[in-house]
Amino acid sequence: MVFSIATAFSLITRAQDLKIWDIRPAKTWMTEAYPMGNGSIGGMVFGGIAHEHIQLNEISLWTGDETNTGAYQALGDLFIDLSHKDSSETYRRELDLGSALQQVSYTVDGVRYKREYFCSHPDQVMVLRYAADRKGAYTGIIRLKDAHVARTSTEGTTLVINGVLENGLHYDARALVRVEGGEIIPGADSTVQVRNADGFTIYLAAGTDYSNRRSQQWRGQDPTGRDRRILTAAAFKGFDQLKSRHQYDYRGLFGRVSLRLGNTPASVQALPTYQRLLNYRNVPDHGIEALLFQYGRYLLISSSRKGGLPANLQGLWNDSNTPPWRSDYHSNINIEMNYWLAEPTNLSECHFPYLEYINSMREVKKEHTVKEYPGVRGWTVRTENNIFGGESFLWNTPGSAWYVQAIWEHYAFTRDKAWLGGFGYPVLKEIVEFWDDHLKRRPDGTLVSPMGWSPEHGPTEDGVTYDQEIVYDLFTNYIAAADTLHIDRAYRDHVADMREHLLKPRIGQWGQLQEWETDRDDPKDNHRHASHLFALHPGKQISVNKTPELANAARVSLQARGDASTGWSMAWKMNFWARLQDGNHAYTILKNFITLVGGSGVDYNEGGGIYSNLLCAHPPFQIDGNFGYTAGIAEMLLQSQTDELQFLPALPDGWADGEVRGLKARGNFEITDMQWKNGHIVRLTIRSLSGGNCFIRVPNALKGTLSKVSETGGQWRYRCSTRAGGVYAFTSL
Ligand code: FUC
Repeated sequence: MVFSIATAFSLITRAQDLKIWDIRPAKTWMTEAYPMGNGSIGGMVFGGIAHEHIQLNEISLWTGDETNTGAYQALGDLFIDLSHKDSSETYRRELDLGSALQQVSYTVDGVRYKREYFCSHPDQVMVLRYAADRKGAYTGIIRLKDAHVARTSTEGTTLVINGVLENGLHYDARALVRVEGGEIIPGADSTVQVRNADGFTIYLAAGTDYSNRRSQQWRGQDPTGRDRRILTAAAFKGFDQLKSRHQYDYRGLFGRVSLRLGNTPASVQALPTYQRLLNYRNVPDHGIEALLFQYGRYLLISSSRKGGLPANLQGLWNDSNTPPWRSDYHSNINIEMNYWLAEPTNLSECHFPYLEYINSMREVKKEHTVKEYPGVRGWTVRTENNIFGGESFLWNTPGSAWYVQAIWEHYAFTRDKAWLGGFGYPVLKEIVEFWDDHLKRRPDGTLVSPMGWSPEHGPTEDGVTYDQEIVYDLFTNYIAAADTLHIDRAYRDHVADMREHLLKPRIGQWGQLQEWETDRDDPKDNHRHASHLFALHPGKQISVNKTPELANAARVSLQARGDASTGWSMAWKMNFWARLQDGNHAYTILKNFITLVGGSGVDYNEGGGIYSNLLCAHPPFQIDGNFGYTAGIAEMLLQSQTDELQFLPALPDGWADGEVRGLKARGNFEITDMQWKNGHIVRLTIRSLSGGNCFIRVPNALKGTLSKVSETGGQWRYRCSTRAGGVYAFTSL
């Protein structure tokens, strides 16, 4: 392989700049500890020198049932108390996003200590390895503490917690300790003691008897046997093998996308992450912008893996049994935002927990829905949702229609027709049927959603824009799905007719996009939800290229809403401005997002941002903002919602040069490489995974095997006919 010096340099910068690190242990869970997870078990690592603390979670540990929302629970804590001093001059803890590995290293009394932590998906185990450069350096006590009332016990050198929640859900967590050299003995009060060991390894497994099948009353396999088997297999494989299997698995997902936005000077990279955040206002640091983009991908891979539950309001990291908003699945923006990045940033596999969750809710939600809306087919949801179909707060009538947008998007990005036909289409259709029965027909034929509420303000009334736009999107996706599968022709035409008659978005007296049918929008309203702009993003009914007047009205509304807001609201605004093709405005919001929010404040009127561990501050911590930020950057670089691939649709002046690899576009196209200089694309390589015509819109002329369709307003449009598996490379003309 021949490497140019420039390529080698950029690979090195990329690897360096994928680390979040600090020179002090974490004091505060929410703002400083670093997360790790494998989609089912998770840990927040404090990295204490003599007193390590890893707070633990298991994603299905929920109270509540079908009629009571309950809350997502904390699992417990693992403490490792070492006998050496609690201070060091050389301390460093880091989270490497490139390999999903955390390290803590320090020197005490001339001994160099090093810990390595990860959470393996293939082996379903958390692994913590303690090494030192002097034999016999480790003496300490290891404890496991339950977050509920269960007592810890020991089975040999395994620490065990085993309990039952008030709803009858069984859970089990166990940590097996293995030493090298020295000795290991059971300690007092159900602890394990390590004496004069050269090093030791902790293998931790955890699970519940939750099943996502309602037909089994939401209960499945007993977790104890499963955890025992996991630990036996893990200890047999040992640290090195587990680590390489973990990295192979993780890199297979994470490594698909790389992003470089300009060059970050080595002097900036040499600073601890919180310092870079503090400097960010004054020192340009595109490296941290890209790091935060990749962090969203890390967090999704760590909290949402096939076979598991979707990422909740906090992903899977939660240290409380009464967390904010129950750490639940909120249907009026939050869970949807969690998955905006999945397809565009090439993590389609991580989308499945959400898609499967939607499927698992169908039967129970039908029962709830028909009580509220007698006589309807299909189903919808309230705003707050748990993992057993239980729900609370107000009805969010278009909630299920927004859910199933994900089904269409998964198909649009992957072109997996068998999946669409077998899994996706029946769900899409039953939600369409709900609206077929629920919509109200006015004497003039107009269809309106009755008594809706624009989240989370204003009156409850007919024809709220949020409802109308989501139903429009649902019908559009349904029609496309029926066309793709060549089925249900007559019903498809009926849906097309309903779509025709839906009350459409309107432009109001101050040029704004109306949030309600009555032109009552207040230009001073700066509410965090901008739900009436759904049609701009994540919908596609409004776009700069196809409906410029409506896009302009959306711009007027968005300007009035203002830039400052809560974490997820800023992330949504990045996406809106990207769709409005205003890269500089998207970038202004992006920079506001990178505001270091201190303390453990929970008052969101004080504005959102991020903490020093880069988790998003609603405040408090809420992960949707992290995911929405990543999706926002993807939207700034590539859009494909209007049947063409538009490259650099919203490039800010500050990102004149850069390179991205691995983004995906609808139509199952993978952008294996795009490099730009001075805002112009110099190299573009597209892999067509399903074949077909690829329409391309770019800010400068390209050469390669493509034919020009048009050239207007500084945008070039091309058509490239592709075959499945083909790779198409273009350069600037
Ligand atoms: C919605 C938002 C809040 C918060 C909550 C979890 O209700 O309005 O800001 O994000 O979800």
